[in-house]
Amino acid sequence: LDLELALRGALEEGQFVLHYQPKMDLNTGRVSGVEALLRWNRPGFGLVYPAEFVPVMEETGLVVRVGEWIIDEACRQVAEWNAQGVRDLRVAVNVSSRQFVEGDLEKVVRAAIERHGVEPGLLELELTESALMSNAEQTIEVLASLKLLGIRIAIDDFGTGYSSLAYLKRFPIDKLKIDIAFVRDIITNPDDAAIAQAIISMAHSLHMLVIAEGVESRAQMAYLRRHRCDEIQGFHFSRSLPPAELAQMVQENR
Ligand code: G
Ligand code: G
Ligand code: MN
Ligand code: NA
Repeated sequence: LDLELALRGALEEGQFVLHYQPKMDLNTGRVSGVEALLRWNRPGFGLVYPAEFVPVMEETGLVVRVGEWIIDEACRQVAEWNAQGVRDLRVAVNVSSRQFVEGDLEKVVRAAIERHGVEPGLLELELTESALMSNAEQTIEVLASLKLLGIRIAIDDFGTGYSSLAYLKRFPIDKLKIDIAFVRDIITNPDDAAIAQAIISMAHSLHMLVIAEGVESRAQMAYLRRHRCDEIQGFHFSRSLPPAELAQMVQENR
């Protein structure tokens, strides 16, 4: 309950910040974009990570309003980087199930890209399989309205949920993100390797791109490149960074 009260205040007090983890294009070795990751600068506690408070935000519904702030803040940041000469940096934002189902995502996204003058193609939403499958017919409408805005859609943690392949075909999805569970032992576990290869193959057949998350070693990166994965994200390339460090990292990398 204390946590819930503190979280309610956090939004008004401006205690949330976004850090950004770079993604690498495996064809070029360059930064292809970033994922926005929420942190809570809680007075007296330091920087608090989402695992400690996102579940409570989900339970209380706070995640809808905070999620709106995240989309707006990510767009503001893209516009600021652009003005600083760090151009065309695509930013991916996590959308929780509850925000996807209860929030007016199309309206929130449209308002944010218009307010900050962001090119819609620079914004990507990461949605989970559970969010997409909770009401598949409604999902088709929501995704269609988002695609009309020109933004991109990715499925996060792919392979751990319950996606129906029939719906996967009907959803306008741009990218699948292979869950870390299949990446961790991809070099040593033939089952994980087979699943990762199957996801890559299926995605490409359906004209989607593929990114692997949680890549921590050169060997994992090389394996994924050899099997035609498009992008990677993980500590091997970079951890998540505050906005100023991120801008510097991108300028050095490009
Ligand atoms: O940030 P970290 O690196 O600790 O992320 C932990 C988990 O928290 C991830 O599964 C991620 O999806 C989730 N998370 C991080 N940032 C956000 C966010 O902005 N919104 C939502 N809904 N979840 C987030
Ligand atoms: O939304 P998602 O669950 O994909 O959020 C990314 C999460 O993965 C964050 O908690 C982030 O800190 C974490 N992460 C990013 N790179 C790595 C990595 O290389 N290894 C591990 N174990 N976790 C990572
Ligand atoms: Mn994510
Ligand atoms: Na993920």
